[in-house]
Amino acid sequence: MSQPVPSVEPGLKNAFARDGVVVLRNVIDASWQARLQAAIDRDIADPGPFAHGYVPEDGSGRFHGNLRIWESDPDFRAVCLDSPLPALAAQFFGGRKVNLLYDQLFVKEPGTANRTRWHNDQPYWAIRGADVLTFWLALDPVTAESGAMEFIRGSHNWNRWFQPEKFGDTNAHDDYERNPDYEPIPDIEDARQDYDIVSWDLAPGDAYVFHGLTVHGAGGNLHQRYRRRGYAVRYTGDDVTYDTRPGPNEHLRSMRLADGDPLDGPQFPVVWRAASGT
Ligand SMILES: O=C(O)CCC(=O)C(=O)O
Repeated sequence: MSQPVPSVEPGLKNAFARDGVVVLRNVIDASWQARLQAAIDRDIADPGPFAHGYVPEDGSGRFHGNLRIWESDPDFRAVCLDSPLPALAAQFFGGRKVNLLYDQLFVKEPGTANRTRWHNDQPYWAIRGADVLTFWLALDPVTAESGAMEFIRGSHNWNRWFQPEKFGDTNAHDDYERNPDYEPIPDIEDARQDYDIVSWDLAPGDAYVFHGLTVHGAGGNLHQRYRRRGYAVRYTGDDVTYDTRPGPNEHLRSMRLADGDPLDGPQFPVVWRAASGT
């Protein structure tokens, strides 16, 4: 049975517009969670071509990442296309259509010290436009100890594009191409008191919802029992088009779109449309 789509209260939409991040509770029910948990273990056992592992910083634990996994796994695909997420994204955007940008997995096993470095996402992506958001779904209890995400409130409105960097020693890819219009990210971790940093604990099924330009990072998973399985699904709205500027992740580029094209197509499918006449 499909889960009904909750309606996003105006206050929450305003908070998203103002802060660039909000939390939604119980976004996916127990049945979606179980499907995702099984799919995550399948992915770790048999990852596809875009998997990226990070070398554990203190020699213990494991940080597994992967992206574009909806393209090869029916359960990830169902979450991206058929769960409440597309219609929820539509409520935040308030437009005529929603495209799936891609999905990404971030699994920190118990005792993994690796932080996720501070960054904002849109410089990694070959798109331009303002209607861009991520649902980061928790599949475990997420706390400061187990690697909760942290966000700089309002940073999506800075309009600052930070040069992409690798998250750590990884098997996955070479350094990112430099873009002269991007700036180096400041050392936020060393000057935390200078920033308005917010974070929330999550229960399984809850989600952080954040804008593509919101600066964020995450702690390591220092919990000795809880895994920290985060599944991020990224969507775009009406004003987003393809962008061929240098800098983005090569695996997130399109082989067929030209600069300025709408995303619509097999790699970035339309997953929600407004009913005609509305
Ligand atoms: O889960 C994490 O550690 C980082 C997630 C993240 O950076 C993202 O979803 O953009």
